[in-house]
This record gives sequence, structure tokens and C-alpha cells, in this order.
Amino acid sequence: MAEIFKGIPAIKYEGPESKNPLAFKFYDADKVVMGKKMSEHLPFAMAWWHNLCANGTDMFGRGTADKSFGQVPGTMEQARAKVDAGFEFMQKLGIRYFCWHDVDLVPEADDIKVTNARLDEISDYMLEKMKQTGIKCLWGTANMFGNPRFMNGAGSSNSADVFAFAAAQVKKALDITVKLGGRGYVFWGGREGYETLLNTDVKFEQENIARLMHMAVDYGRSIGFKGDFYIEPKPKEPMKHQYDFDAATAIGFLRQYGLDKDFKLNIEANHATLAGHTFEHDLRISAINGMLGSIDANQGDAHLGWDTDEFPFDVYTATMAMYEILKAGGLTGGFNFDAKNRRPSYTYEDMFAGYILGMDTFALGLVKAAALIEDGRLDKNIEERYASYRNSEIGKKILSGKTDLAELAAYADKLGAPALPGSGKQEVLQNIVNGVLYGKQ
Ligand code: XLS
Ligand code: NI
Ligand code: NI
Repeated sequence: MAEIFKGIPAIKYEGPESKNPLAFKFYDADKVVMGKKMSEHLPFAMAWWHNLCANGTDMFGRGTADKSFGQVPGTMEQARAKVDAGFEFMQKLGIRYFCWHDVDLVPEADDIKVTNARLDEISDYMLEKMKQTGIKCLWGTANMFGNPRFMNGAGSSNSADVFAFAAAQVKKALDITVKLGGRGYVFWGGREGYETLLNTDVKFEQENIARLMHMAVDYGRSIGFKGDFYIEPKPKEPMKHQYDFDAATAIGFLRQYGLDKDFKLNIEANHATLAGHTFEHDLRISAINGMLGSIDANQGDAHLGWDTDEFPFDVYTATMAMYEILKAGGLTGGFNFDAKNRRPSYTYEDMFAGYILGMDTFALGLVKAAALIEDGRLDKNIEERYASYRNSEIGKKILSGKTDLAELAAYADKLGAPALPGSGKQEVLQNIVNGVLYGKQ
């Protein structure tokens, strides 16, 4: 097999002092943090679509990056070349998982039977490579938003034929996920949403999405899929209103339709921020509901209101994210870099630089989050902040449900006015975080 990324060596850990752009400064796979190797804490995954397909095309201009890998775009030869490129890329970076949409793997034909035969062929080839390298599939999904037929969504489409077509794609994508031993199967609600209520029956559309998801669970379990299904929430883009707005909304939906036993959430940083939250907020909401499954690791731009899918480089956010993940006991899924190079970064070296940046950022986040936990002052403050419920008789009664409004009102009468609830100490705590992040330990 001819090397594709010629001149780019296997990426090694060289430490923070290294000036080599093609080396890790912080990601040291075997380094043990809180009892586990970095590589176990951080099961990184490559996103087939951004890394092997997207060439920088935007609304205003053609692609800048050549992702043909020496073959004619849109052919099966190119699809195979993408497999070669992807596995060489992952091996050189020490990445052990990948994620894909059906149409990232092969060109879509007019006839779904032809597309499906292509998927069978390419997945045979991927399986060979997986056996040779030990690299695994994190999750698969069906692209039910790109083709014009999905202009009104997939499960939420007004057309029963489009619904049926979406179901066929989900069925095949599940077949391939199982064939590749994928840990999960994702529903990102592509165009599951609406533009205007004037033409939309929201209740009908949401019920239909749930129907499609139930069918996916039934079929997946029937063919031996043991992993988690995931919803990947996103508030807007491409539709004005997306039904899976954020973690809390998606959890409510899953519970309402009885899907919460089979589904967890795949939280994408840039989607959480588009919803007006922080990444760590949606991680916390998922975790406390037992729904934290997997992560799309990227970041947005505070000055732009869309899904810019940048490689994560904000160490503070990565730290707060890893803090949530460590507290939740880790992920059953992994860290998929749903991220792309900026359009002017179009070289092969840039592809590696993006992943090195993302992996180093999360490695730093892991180390710093572990330091915050070991430091213990944040936990201690939380413990003290709610102590009145544990330490006072009335607090204990509230927690155990052994009181009522009448008793509490009588208590309040005796109290007169309660003392202020204690300082929030936000600035103190922020300075602790800075101390742990940047101080000499
Ligand atoms: C788009 C989503 C998409 C999903 C997979 O915004 O992030 O890439 O991760 O369909
Ligand atoms: Ni995503
Ligand atoms: Ni996204």
C-alpha cells in the first residue's frame, strides 16, 4: 500500500518544551491520570466526513483542500482511497476509533440498492483494515439531511415516502454499524425541525420521529446491536427550530416516548454553545440524568452564530468538560472530533495539526480537571453550600419529605427573616481554577 501522507511520521509525545509541530506536547497515551491511562480516559475518534470528505467548500467558494487521495472524486476507487487514507491517518496519530455517515463512505447512487451494495463492499474493506490495525468503529449514522428529498426532515418529513426512505437508510446504517462492531448509533436530527408553524404540525412530526427511533431500536436489537443509540442535540441550523434543542429537551423527548432505556446523548460542544449553554452545562444535564453517552469534541466561535466545528483549543472549556466527564465516571462512548480545518489550512500537514491540537487540548483538560478534583476546594465549597439541609432539623425534614407547607410556614413565622444564604464566592472559586490551571503546582 503506497503511503498517502508522505513525509508525515507517526506522531509521538515529545512534551511541552517541544517545538515540533508534528508532535504531541501534552497527549502522552500511556501516562496515568487518576489511575487510568490517558488513552483510556480519552477514546478519540476520527470523523470520516470532515477529515476525509470535506474540502473547505463554503457558500462563497469552492474547496481549497484536495481530498481526492489520487482518485477520481465520486468513484468507488476514491472511496477505497479514503479508507486507506483514514487508516493511515489514524495509525499515525494513535487514534483508535472512527465515526461515519453512510454517504461519507461511498458515493450515493440514484437507486438505494446500488448504494447499499457499495456500502457492503466498502465495509468489507474497512473490516480488513480494522483487523490489521485494531482500530474500531465508535459509531455510525445515516445522513438524512443532505439529499434534497430530506428538505423537510426525515422522521419529521411530511412525505410518507421520504419517511420510508429514511427508514431504509437507518436499517442499512445499522447493518453496517453492527458489521463493524460499532459502540453506538447516532441520530443527529439533521433537518428534524421546522421553518414556520404556518405549515407545520409539530406534534405529528415529533411522534413520527419517535416512531422511526422505535423501529431503529427494534431492528438494531434484532440484529444483535448491543450498544447505545444516541441523540445529538442541536438547537438550530440547518432548520430554524430543531426539535432536539439541547440535552434537557432531548431527554424530555426520549422519556415522553419511552426511548430512554435505549438512548443516551452525544453532546457536541458547538451545539451546546449554539443553544446558549456552555459545553459543561449540557454534559452535566446529561450526566445527572444518566444519559451521558458520547461527545462530539469541537468548539465554536464566540463571534459567529453557527456551527463552525473548530478543533478544540480552549483549555479552560476542555478542563471544565473533563471535570464533568471524570465526575460522571467517564464515557461509554468516546471523543469524536466533529471538527474541520479552517478553509485556508488546506494541507495534509494541517489535517494532522488539527488532530494534534484537539488531542493535546483534551489531554491538558484531563490533567487540569484531575488536578481540580484532587485539589478538592470546589467540592468542599459545594458541600458547605448546601450544608443547612444536612445540619439543621428543618433541612433534614425537607430532604426526607417529612414536612409540609403548614409546618414550614409555622417555622418561618418563628424565624422572622432567614439570614442571607451565604456568599456564592464565585470570584474566589474562579481564582482557584486559575491557580490550578496556571499556577506552579
Ligand atoms: C452537525 C452534526 C453532525 C453529526 C452527525 O452539526 O454535528 O455532524 O455529528 O450527523
Ligand atoms: Ni456532531
Ligand atoms: Ni455539529
